Amino acid sequence: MAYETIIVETRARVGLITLNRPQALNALNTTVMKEMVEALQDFEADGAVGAIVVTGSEKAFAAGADIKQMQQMSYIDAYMEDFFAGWEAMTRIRKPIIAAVAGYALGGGCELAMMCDFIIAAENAKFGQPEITLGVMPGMGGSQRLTRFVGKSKAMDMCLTGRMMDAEEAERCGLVSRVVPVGDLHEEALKAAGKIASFSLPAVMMAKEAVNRSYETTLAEGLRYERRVFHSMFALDDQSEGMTAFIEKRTPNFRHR
Ligand code: CO8
Repeated sequence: MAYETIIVETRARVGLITLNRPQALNALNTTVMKEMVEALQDFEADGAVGAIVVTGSEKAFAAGADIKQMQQMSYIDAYMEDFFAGWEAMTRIRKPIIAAVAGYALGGGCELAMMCDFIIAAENAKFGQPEITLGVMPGMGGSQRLTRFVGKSKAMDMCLTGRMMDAEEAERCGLVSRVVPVGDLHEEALKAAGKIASFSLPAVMMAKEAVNRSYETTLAEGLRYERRVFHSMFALDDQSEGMTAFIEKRTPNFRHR
């Protein structure tokens, strides 16, 4: 399938999606949203793919929603088409998604990175929610997800002043899981995704679901949910294979990948 705004490839068991609107620093418009969702859903359905990486260019992961597309939009247009609600489909993907971020991840770009399961940042990454400088506010999860990632004080700082956060600060406050040299970003992200894809896919998907559940529930309910899912794993061949392989000092050969 040929796409206009993204490049879609497979590397071993990893699906790789690269945002490709260099003339607009990968700004997100409706076409990007539709194509990304379609590519993600294809990877979700593809038994040969166990994990996904979403990335941009060295200069920009994505510099936000497309300001040129939004400039003329009226309230009724935005409301009736439920502008950008289509991105929510991304959060229904059950396979893990890693954001590999170099350069600018601003506005919708930062929000897109936060919709992934974790973020690996290059040393030149810059995160920000600069919508306030355009007379608006975050609309794709920035006020909610950023607050859960970094806490109220930093989220308020970012959303109200519009300032950017560098990779070092982003790692320090928990927005990103690790920072790597720019030249190593793709390799590190593909390596992490490849590792995930080598494990039992149902176990990986259940772990992802359990971590995500912690955002939506109380600690007591979350712990109960985790224990129930953990118990259910004893119905998987892969539990038996994983534990047997450990005892036999060999590499497990997971059936469900
Ligand atoms: N939208 C459209 N075009 C963009 C965007 C963008 N977000 N960002 C950059 N571009 C374009 C520029 O217009 C320019 O195009 P041209 O050459 O035709 O003039 C090209 O990309 C290169 O950009 P610059 O010349 O500005 O590059 P610089 O290196 O000088 O600056 C910056 C880089 C600092 C990243 C700068 O481009 C910038 O500030 N960009 C805008 C960042 C921003 O404000 N982002 C937030 C957008 S609003 C948003 O994301 C809301 C999300 C929620 C929507 C959900 C609704 C429900």
